[in-house]
Amino acid sequence: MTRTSQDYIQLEHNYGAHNYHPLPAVLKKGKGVFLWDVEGKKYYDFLSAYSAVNQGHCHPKIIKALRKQAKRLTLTSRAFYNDALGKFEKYITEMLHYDKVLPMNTGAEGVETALKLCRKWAYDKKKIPENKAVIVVCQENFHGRTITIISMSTDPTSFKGYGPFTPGFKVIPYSNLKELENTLKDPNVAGFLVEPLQGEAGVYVPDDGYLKAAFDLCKKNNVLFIADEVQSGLGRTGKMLACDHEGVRPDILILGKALSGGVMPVSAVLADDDIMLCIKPGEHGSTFGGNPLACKVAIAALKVLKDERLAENAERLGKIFRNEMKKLEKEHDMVELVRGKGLLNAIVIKPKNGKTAWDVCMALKENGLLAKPTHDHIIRFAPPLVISEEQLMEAVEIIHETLKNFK
Ligand code: IF1
Repeated sequence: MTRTSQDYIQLEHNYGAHNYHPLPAVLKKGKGVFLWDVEGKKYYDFLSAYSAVNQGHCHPKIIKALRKQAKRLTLTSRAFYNDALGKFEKYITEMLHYDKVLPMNTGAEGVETALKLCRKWAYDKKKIPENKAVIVVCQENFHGRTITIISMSTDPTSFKGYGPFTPGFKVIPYSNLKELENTLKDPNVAGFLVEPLQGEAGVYVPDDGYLKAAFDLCKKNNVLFIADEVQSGLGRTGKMLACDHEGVRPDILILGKALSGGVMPVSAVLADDDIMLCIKPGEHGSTFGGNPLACKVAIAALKVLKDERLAENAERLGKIFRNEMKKLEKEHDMVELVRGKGLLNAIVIKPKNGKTAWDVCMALKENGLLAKPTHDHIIRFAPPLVISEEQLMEAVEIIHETLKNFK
């Protein structure tokens, strides 16, 4: 029986939780920058699974590492050692210049790990009174979906109806140094958790110099600078880490998504010994954290980023993309604004005749390009970093034609 897209949509509706409202594209195959749906229609992927497939769908070198390890050993738990974890830990800490790494699975687990590390350091090293540690976060942050993480959120869609919330967070405006400086006067502040670019909020790029100045304020006040690079990291913004644009070395670095090239959940938290060793044996972990399969996949995924110079590609093509989008801004009254860094970009759509960003994405889908609106009026464009200039220009043409013919 050949199921149609509608059949698959119906299956998910009947048997799956309704915790998403996906665009009606039912995908069955991915390769590089392309996806194919169950009817065989081909698309440019301009979401990259929210920046998890920076290396492109099913990258052969990552799949090869997956297959090789999957036949040998997938999971030991951390009750024992294994012959893959140490190699991964050495590889990633030498690549990103940190003393140690704590491996987890999802980005949210990485963020939760960073929060625990920060609090433990606060009590053990900064000597903040027990249970008094405060972690500063930014308005419109997105760090995941757990109860503690939504306790920091300013988006009612994320937190409404899920209380009571975890205490110990102070919310300040993004890209506002005055507010940060005032807030850091509180001696109980242990850390500042920030996305170097706010992806979900709509690809907000902070003012030039914000990250460096924020880092310096944290150092001055003995506060840990914690960078959530789950989405902005691993080449996405045109540097290996978005913090690299300003020469900032976070005290705690959180990675996820493309750390596995989109093959399986792999996240990691990196820090130096004076912070990382505050967590003692038995105090933190997870069943799958640091499993041999994830370790081999992650080494392959990191190698692809480096060997194929994907950050450099993102830097170069991102500039071209934003220039092309700025031309669209002049030609189409629906395009209000273009912003981004590297290949993490967004256009702000001005509704026209009641049509919103969702309608534009539906039209883009018909024309062979998949993107998803964030909030009501922003379309994020984030293709895999392996995209060529020729493919990028073809995608730009699709966006241009779609907007030109948009009714
Ligand atoms: C969804 C958003 C993006 C993240 C940052 C931590 C996490 C994420 C900066 C948690 C995850 C995902 C979650 C996914 C959609 C997507 C998303 F729209 F939700 F906000 F990318 F912008 N830090 N982002 O972006 O990582 O636990 O998901 O592995 O929840 O719908 P995770």
